[in-house]
Amino acid sequence: MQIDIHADVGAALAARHAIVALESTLIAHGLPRPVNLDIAGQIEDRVRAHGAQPATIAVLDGRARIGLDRHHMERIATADVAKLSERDLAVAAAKRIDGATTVAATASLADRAGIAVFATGGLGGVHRDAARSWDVSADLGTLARTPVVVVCAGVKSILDVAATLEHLETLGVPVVGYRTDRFAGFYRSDSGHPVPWSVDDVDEIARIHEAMTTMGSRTALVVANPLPETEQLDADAHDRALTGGMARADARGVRGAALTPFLLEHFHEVTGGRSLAVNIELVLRNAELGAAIAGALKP
Ligand code: PSU
Ligand code: MN
Repeated sequence: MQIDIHADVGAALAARHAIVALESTLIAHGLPRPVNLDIAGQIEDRVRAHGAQPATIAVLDGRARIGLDRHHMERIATADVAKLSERDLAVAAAKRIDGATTVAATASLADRAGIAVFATGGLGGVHRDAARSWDVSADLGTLARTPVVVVCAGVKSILDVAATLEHLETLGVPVVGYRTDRFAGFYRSDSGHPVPWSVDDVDEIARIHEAMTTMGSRTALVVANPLPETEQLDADAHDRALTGGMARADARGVRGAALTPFLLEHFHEVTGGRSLAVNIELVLRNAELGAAIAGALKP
C-alpha cells in the first residue's frame, strides 16, 4: 500500500517534533453524523494545543494518508466508507477505495510512517459472547506486533474486559494505568479491574518506551487514561444501555465488525446524548495525553 504523508506531518517527522497519530474509524463509525466532522477537528486542535502535530490516518482511493486535509476528513466523516482493520488494507489498496482505519490499521500505518504515539477512545478486545462467537478484535493481535504507544480509555465497556486483559497478558502487551492502579472503563472511570502497573507522569512513560526500544521489543505499550469520576457515565445508565443494546443486537442479528458501531449508536440514543458527550471528552483527554507523551519521548 502506498503511503502519502501530509506535508505538515512530514515536516514534523523531519524536525523530530512530537506527533500524535489519530484513528478514523472513531470518526466514521464511532460518532454520529454530523457532529463527527466537527469533533475530528476538535481532536486535532487538542493535539496542537498541547504542542504536537496531529496525524489522522485513513485510506483514500486505496492509498494510506498520514494526516488529512479538510476535504479528506469530510469524505471520511460524511460518506459510508469501509471499516478497515489491518488485514483489509491490501484489499482496499487493490480496490482503490476509501476507508476508515481501526486501532489495528492505524497503529500499523503509524508505525510504518515512523510515528511512535497514537491516541484513540477505547481499544477493541474480547466480546462478551466470545466463547460462542469467537469475536476477538484484531486490535489485540496488531498491538502484539506493533511498537507504538497507544493512549486509550481502556477497552470499550461493551466488551469482556477481564478476558481482554488476560488476552493482552498472553500476547505480551504491557498495560499501564496513567496515575491509577485501576484499568479505565471507557465510559466509566474504573472497569472494575486492576492494571498491572501504574505510572505517575509522561516522563515515566517515556522511560518505559525507551527501555522497550532498547530491548528490541516489538509490542505496543498500552497507556490507559481514565476519565475523572465527575465526567463518567452514570453506572445505571451505562448498564441499562448495555443490556438493552446487546439484546437489540442479538434480535437483529448484528455481529462482527458491525457490532461495535451498533452498540455505540444505541448508547448515544438511549442515554439522550450523554454517552456521546462522555465519548468525546475521553477522546479529547487521550489526544491531550498523547501530545504530552509524544513531547516527552527522546527523539
Ligand atoms: N473506540 C471508540 N469508538 C470506535 C472504536 C473504538 O470509542 O469506533 C473502534 C476502533 O476503531 C476499534 C474498533 O479499533 O472500534 C474495534 O472494532 P472491532 O471490535 O470490530 O474490532
Ligand atoms: Mn470483532
